[in-house]
Amino acid sequence: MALVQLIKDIKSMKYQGANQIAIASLKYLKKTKLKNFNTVSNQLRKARPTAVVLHNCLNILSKDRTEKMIDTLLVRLQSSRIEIGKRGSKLIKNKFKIMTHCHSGDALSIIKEAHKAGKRFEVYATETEPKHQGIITAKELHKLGIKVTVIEDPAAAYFMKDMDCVIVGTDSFRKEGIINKIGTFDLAILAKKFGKPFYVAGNTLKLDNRKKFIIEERPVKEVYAGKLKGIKIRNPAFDITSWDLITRVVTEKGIMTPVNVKRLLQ
Ligand code: RUB
Repeated sequence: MALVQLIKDIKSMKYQGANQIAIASLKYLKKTKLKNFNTVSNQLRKARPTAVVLHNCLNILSKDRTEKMIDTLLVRLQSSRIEIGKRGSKLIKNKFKIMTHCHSGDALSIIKEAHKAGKRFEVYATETEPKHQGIITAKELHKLGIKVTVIEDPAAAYFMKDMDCVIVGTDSFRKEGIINKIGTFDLAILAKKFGKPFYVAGNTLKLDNRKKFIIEERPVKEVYAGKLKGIKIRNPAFDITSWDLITRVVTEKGIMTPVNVKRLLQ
């Protein structure tokens, strides 16, 4: 695959979710034997700038430009996901109702592992406007025999009182909070209002110490494809959920409090 195609596929969300974007990029770098590493990594960094895992992988590779390091990173991403699933599944009890948002491999790893362990529960997946990644989540869980209901994003407040917890993924852990799909912050506020635990799943390659970060703004036609003369449309892809709204963070190294994670960021 050519680099232009990979970047097109990342931007169009053929590869979506922070880890998938990093994995697709690492596989490309391996296939091309890290040729033109600096130019390629500059372009990859810009494709979807918010998620930090790819940036962290590229930083590691810039100090050790080997295929062996690519393999190490790929294994780390894969084994972290398994570990997050195992650790996080303990948070899920029989008969739970769990709300999730968007499509996060790490969050789904927890849900899938709990199902594999024989627990029976229900998942409420927000549709996730405007790109409907919640439908990918719903289909993936349904295929495994997990009971799943899709709801419109604005229906989250209506259903929150019936939930036992919320589980979401993350694009990055920052000192300000976690950055994840737009609408995550809303769910966290709702969870707080109704006294429900709000769990975030993500590996430690998502620790984000970048001074500046960019919240990606996507094409406005994703929000409204018609013509609105003189009216501005905005389409931010992510928001920041402050630490005070987060109950626990599930990483491959353990289930942590927000204070623990903030310590890792120093
Ligand atoms: C995906 C999203 C996911 C995180 C974590 O947004 O916000 O929750 O990236 O995913 P988008 P993962 O669809 O815009 O990429 O756990 O798979 O890394």
